[in-house]
Order: sequence, then structure tokens, then C-alpha cells
Amino acid sequence: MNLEELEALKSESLEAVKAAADAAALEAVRVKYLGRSGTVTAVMKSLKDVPPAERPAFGKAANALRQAVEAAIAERQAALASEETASGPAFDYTMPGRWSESGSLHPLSMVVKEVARIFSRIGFTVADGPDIETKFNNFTALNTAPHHPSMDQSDTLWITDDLLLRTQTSPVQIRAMLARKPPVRIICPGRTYRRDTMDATHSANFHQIEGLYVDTKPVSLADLKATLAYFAREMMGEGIGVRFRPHFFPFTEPSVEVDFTCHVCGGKGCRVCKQSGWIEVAGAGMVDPRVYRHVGYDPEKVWGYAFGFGVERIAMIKYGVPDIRYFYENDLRFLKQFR
Ligand code: 2U9
Repeated sequence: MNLEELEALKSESLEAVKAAADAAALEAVRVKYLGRSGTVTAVMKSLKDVPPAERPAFGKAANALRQAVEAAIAERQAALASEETASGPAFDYTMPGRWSESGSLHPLSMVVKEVARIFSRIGFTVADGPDIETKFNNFTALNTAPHHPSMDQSDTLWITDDLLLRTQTSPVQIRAMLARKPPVRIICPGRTYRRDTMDATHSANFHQIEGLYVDTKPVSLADLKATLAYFAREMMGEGIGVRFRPHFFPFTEPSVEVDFTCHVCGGKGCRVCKQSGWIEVAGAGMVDPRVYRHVGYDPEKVWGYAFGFGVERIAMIKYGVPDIRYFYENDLRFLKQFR
């Protein structure tokens, strides 16, 4: 082979590389020229038969040929690879899809929904009202004495002399009674505010559910007890016990505090219930006649009971949550457990 033939081989092989339409065709071209029995390889092998005088020039040209073919193949390989991704044939249909995670209700919302469902089955409807309330709706109508400590700057978040962030959801019930005649049978879930320092069981911002039943026929403490016993069984399961302890609230008379049997030990006594077998969950009582007068009801002609509990407290008991702060930290490791 002479130098001219070498040039011809170079053009031929470079043309072949350019014409290779895909990776397989390019590999065939590579084998044809650079493979063990390839044409270019044969040229390299024939170097030793070239007369010594011509060998340096021929050797140089042969090397240049091999390098040119190698470079052209590498370049074509890269071009084919990028063509493939751009037009998409490399798509892998067996790859699992990317799923976006679905959200779920917050545990406090779950409790509110559950409580609403339980009371709706015995005729209660849900009522709500604003977070900013008047002094009248939040305190005066609820028979709170003018200088009662709960009204103090240190306990209540006041906005003006007359407006405040509600300390309980009771003003919603005042609004309901001001707006309509008995019978009134409502539950009022909502956010409430106190000037409190946060710790494992206190939050300045928490949720209550209060209930009110007022009718023009006699309603007794026995009705209240039966209603809360029904609620306890529905919320916590069969076999839960309920007891009332005498207490005082300005808005109910008589007033009680309500205990459920301890969900941890079943009443035997343990660390959670401080060995008593009971857990305090609510306050309740017969609506005080003075409250009726404030909303224009005749205390001689209506009867009713009211109750209230903390949503966080119910959720902590029901789900065994040891610290109230978990409800507000939005830590997904906590929230995902309620899916
Ligand atoms: C009207 C009349 C009476 C609602 C009641 C309680 C007792 C009570 C607390 C429990 C824990 C709130 O979240 S908590 O701090 N509630 O003890 N609430 S009776 O009485 C009313 C409400 C409205 C018109």
C-alpha cells in the first residue's frame, strides 16, 4: 500500500463513520477498520514490510490515519448518544413513577370531626363565631363578676376596653341564644386564647368544644350525665366509666367536673392518673338562671345544661400524646402517625 492508497482509505473510513446511522452500525464500522482483522489494523501490521527508506513517512501517515478514524468514531458515538436522549427512545417504561405524598387531617381536626359526628347523632348541630369577642358575650352574659380574676390583664388578651380574644367558646352559645328561641341544641368547636405560658400541658392558644342544650321542657342533671356517658363510650370505647365531682363555674349551677376512667390502667390506678383511676376531661353543669336573663330567656320557663372540654386534652388522652406542643410544631414524623 502506498501513501495515496492510505489517503483513499482515510476518506473511505471517515465517510463510513459519518454514514453510521446508529450505535450498532457505528460498531460495525469500528470493527471493519479498527478491529483485529480491520483494514486500518492491517496497514499498521504491514509497516514492518515497508522498505526502511519509506518507513518513517509511511509510519507517520498510518498513525495519523488510525488516530483520525478513532477520533471520528468517538465523536460520532457522542453525537448518536445525545440524539437518542433528545428524541427520547431511552425512556424506561419500567421505572416506578414519582408519587406525591397525600396530606391528612391534623389530629385536632380529627377529634373535632369525631366529636361533631357523635353529637350530631343525638340532635346537636355545630355553631361557630368570631375569635374576637365583646366583653359582654365572653364575660358579662356568662355571669362573670365585674372584677373576676379571669378578666385580669394577666389572664385575658384584651384588644380594647370592650374587645378581647375569646377565652372560651361560650360566647358562641350566647350569640345563639340571643338569635333564637329554645330549643337550642348546639356544639361549638373553636380556637380560644389565654395569656398562658406554654409547657407540656398548657398553650396560650388552644381549642375547646362546648355544648349547650336548652329547652322549654324540664332538662335535668341526669340528662347531662347520660349525654356525657354516651359521648365517653363513643369517643373512648365501651367500658369507659364517667363520674361527676361537684365544682363551681359562674355560668352553671350546679356545676361539676367530669372524669373518665383512666384509659391507660382502666381504673386500677397508674402513673398517668396519679393512682386515682380517673382522668379529668370536662366541666359541665345546669345553665345558671342569670345567664338566661342576660339573653332574654325566662329562667322560670327554660331548662338546660352546658359542658365544655379541651380538644387538645381529648386528643392527648385518645392518642396517648404526652406533650401538647407536638400539636403545633408541624413535625411530619408526628403528623404522619395519624394518617
Ligand atoms: C353557656 C352557659 C354555660 C360551658 C362550660 C365548662 C363548664 C368547662 C372548660 C373545660 C376545660 C374549658 O377547655 S377548658 O379549659 N370548660 O369547664 N364549660 S360548663 O358552659 C356554658 C357555656 C355557655 C351559655
